[in-house]
Amino acid sequence: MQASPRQISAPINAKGMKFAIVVSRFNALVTKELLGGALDAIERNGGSPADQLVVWAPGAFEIPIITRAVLEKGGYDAVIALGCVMAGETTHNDYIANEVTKGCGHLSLQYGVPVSFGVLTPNTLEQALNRAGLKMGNKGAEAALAAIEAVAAIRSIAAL
Ligand code: INI
Repeated sequence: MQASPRQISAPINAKGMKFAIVVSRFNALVTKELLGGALDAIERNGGSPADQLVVWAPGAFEIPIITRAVLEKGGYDAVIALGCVMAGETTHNDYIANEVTKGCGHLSLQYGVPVSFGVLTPNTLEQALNRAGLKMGNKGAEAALAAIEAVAAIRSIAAL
């Protein structure tokens, strides 16, 4: 008989986990909803609000440098990056979206800490709101769930 593979499929349980949520103030109408979704997801999965840190960034472009400061300080199991880079009349938004994506990815690998990515890049306000709790779920909550699972998976691997 063939042996079945060993699998790690970490449960979503945020009990005792500490997250830093870095959220941009730009497009706050949307990002406040992403933040609410992330906090709600953490609490509904056993995390304590008292263990979480929320850091406001002026815009999505500043999310990586603030995330870096959090990672440098230490003490958090993961960072959850939340923002909304809205398409405009020029390609300005593309430059910002590229920088925040690249920056968060690099920092996560550099520090060995999950940086969950909940930065929307919608073409319209309607698309943004639909992804911030209206018709298409809440990307802030999704980013929080991904952070919880990533932390649990990393802990399970460490315990092998
Ligand atoms: N910041 C955002 O978070 N979303 C945007 O849509 C946006 N646009 O389109 O301009 C934006 N700009 C500000 C940027 O993130 C920086 O804060 C600013 O350039 C100063 O560095």
